[in-house]
Amino acid sequence: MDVQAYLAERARLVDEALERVLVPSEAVPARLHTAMRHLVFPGGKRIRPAFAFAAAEAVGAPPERALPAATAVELVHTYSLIHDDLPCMDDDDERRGRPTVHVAFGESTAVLAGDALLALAFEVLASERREPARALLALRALAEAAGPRRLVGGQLDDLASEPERATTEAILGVHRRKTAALIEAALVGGACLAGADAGALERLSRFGARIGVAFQIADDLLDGERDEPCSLVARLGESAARERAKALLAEALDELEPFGGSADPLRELARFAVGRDR
Ligand code: GRG
Repeated sequence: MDVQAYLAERARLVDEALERVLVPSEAVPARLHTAMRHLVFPGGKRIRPAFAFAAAEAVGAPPERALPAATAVELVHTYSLIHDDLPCMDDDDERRGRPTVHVAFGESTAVLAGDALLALAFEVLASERREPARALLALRALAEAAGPRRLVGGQLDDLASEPERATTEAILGVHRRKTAALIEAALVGGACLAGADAGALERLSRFGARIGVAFQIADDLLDGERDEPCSLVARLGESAARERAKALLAEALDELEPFGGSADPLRELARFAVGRDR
């Protein structure tokens, strides 16, 4: 399987959906809608949506069934990037090769654009009419992932961490919440909308937890920053961090055993997530 072609094809699907759910830039207040679109398009790798689609395929459904989950997770991811870049957090000027939203539109607009993307994500899932009970489960999984126990709590602990105090366990705890949570929500949400049973959802959740942490290690290896307090690369060194990511990939792939060949796209995405160069 050509993973780049798979990512491009699935990105097209989610991009079309994002275009449909986002309000046109010209609508009032144009500044808000333009700021919301600024980071959504042209977007990044769209790997979370790809995981959602591949999870639907793993449980034998067409990828389109996962579309609301894929769209909603990408909206939450984009909100989190906008807020993470703010002066009161990481204070970054550039994201995806473009000025960050607060640099382009001002800080208050960036906060509001992030807030609006987060709310829109839940509107998308709540509007899924095919099987409302399943949509509710996917919505709950995403709310949990985005909330105080996962993304927000992980972000707070990340901001507060100090290099000399950050133990391996503490770093892993931040990675699980800040990075793995949304990947898990994509997988569980996508599979849930596709009709997965409880056993399959549990396996996909365990797969996502491992791949999410390995994805973050890959990110830190790509970053090459040694002074990040919350980085396994800084804590353990490059080769031990690489070994840890490889071990997590192997554990994650074990979880996919019962799915057989239908999980091949998930396997390829997992290998890409850990071995990527962007
Ligand atoms: C503000 C609540 C709140 C959370 C922010 C997303 C985040 C948490 C921080 C951004 C910085 C960071 C390194 C997060 C870890 C997750 C991660 C590796 C994000 C980048 O994801 P990619 O590589 O980005 O999928 P693209 O641009 O391809 O979508």
